[in-house]
Amino acid sequence: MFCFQCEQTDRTGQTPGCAGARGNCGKTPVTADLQDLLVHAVKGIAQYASRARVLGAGDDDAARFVLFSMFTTLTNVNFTPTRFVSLLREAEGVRNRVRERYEEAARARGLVPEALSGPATWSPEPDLDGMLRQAAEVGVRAGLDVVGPDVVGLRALCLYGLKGVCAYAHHATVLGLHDPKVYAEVEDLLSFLADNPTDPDQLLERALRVGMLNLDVMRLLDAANTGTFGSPQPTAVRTTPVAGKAILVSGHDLKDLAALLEQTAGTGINVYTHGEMLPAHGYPALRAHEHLVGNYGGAWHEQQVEFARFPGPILMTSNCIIEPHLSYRHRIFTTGPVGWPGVRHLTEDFRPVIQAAMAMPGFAETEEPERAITVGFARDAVLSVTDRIVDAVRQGAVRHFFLIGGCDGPTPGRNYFTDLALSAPQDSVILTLGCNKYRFNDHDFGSIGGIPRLLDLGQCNDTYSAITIALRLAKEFGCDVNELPLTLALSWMEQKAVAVLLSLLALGIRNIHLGPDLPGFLTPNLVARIVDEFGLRTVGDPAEDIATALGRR
Ligand code: FSO
Ligand code: SF4
Repeated sequence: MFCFQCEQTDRTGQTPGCAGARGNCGKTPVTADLQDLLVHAVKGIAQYASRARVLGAGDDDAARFVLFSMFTTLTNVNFTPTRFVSLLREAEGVRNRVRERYEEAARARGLVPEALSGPATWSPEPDLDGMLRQAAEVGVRAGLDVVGPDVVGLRALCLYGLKGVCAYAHHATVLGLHDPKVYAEVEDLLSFLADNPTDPDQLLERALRVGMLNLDVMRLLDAANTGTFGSPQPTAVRTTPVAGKAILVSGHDLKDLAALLEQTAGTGINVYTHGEMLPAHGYPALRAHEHLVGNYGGAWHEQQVEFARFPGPILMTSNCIIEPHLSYRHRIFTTGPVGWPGVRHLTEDFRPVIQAAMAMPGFAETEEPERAITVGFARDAVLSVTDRIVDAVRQGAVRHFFLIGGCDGPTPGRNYFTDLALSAPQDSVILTLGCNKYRFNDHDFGSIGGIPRLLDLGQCNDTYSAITIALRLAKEFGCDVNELPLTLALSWMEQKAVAVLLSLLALGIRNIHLGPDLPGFLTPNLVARIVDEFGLRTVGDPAEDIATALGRR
């Protein structure tokens, strides 16, 4: 195995990458290799699918299979080798169907179908050993000796950004929003990667295309979420337990949460959010369920302690799952792209979760005093007070905005983001996005002229809100977004964050502070180039970064 797709990659060797008996996330070599092979297989589907689509014979089901398959390979999503073996077999069937559609469409137009090579010709070996032999040829470092580390790094940048795009697009498709233009672009970009490109300039240009595609996908996801559940509104979320039986829902998928809320209605079971599910409370159609009583715990990396303590079952709907302790392995369930060997996987019917909740004690008493945190400052809520925000800036009451977005994690370097938030001056506003807000969202930041100093824009899935707000403020002030009194600090962990970073770079947003470490797949040459072309910065000393940010105005 070799994997360097996330921030927690092993950095003890000469070059970053998990290559031992297990990845730092707990991924085994078998799972890692099968994931590489699945990526190879979906590239092969995309080679035919992109050509078929040009001929008017697009296959949207195949595109959705690609999105889902790519999502399963994200960090901390699916660890079940048998699941990958079945996805690989399914991939061959999908590829054959798309190939036939392409060849028929070509012949119908009097064209000779192209004879494709590379991943398009792949077929799975009949057994696991054979598949693992195939995987050894197609890992992310394939061709390293010939093309060198910079090209490998740029291919990885495109691929990992695309993985994030596919995950976000999958979230939108489950809510019924499909855009064939998005499918076409995903297929095009995967097909491009299938050809093992070697030109660094072209690869960087495609990476920015991944970023632009991600903007479209995030807009689609925003429309899917708000169209289904309404626009988030500022909402106080209880963070202390309520007496009664309980289910905990983690991950990002609002549709799964909605289905569970419907299926638990009238049972007397209380539902709690965890991790990235916290912003769900802001959506009117979800908040309408009175048994969605609060949030329990913090960010994903705390789950082993928190899940063990929670007196009910847990449902994981998307990233980020960590190896479940034996103490709760019998009462954690996965759904959608998520999986862990031996953990029960459910599809739409959550009765086993409800039965598990009924069999458990739940919380014996309601914890007093009640504590709460406020969420729900998505684009509509913030833009509805744009006039007040603009006035506050013009009158000097608000001097600066700090957008602290991205993922939390256990490494000490992430204290930067905590320190940045806590030392930001009193006349600044902090916007949060993603799960790293848990580092400081129980702190009372106060308010400025009625505007709370801490505004949570939502999950990392809600990046479109943040971009919309930034662009609207730039318009109000008649300036470029880079001239706003705004500092972006992005805490990355996995491939959704890579997609978001590429979107910001594609929009021309400069001076983003990225941390706690730069991606291991970016070589020193690539870092130098990106720093030079996009003004990307690493996180430094929070006090100095604040001083620089304030001095820049
Ligand atoms: Fe966090 Fe995990 Fe949203 Fe990430 S739960 S870490 S980029 O997957 O998804 O912010
Ligand atoms: Fe290592 Fe991250 Fe890959 Fe897991 S996903 S094997 S931690 S680089």
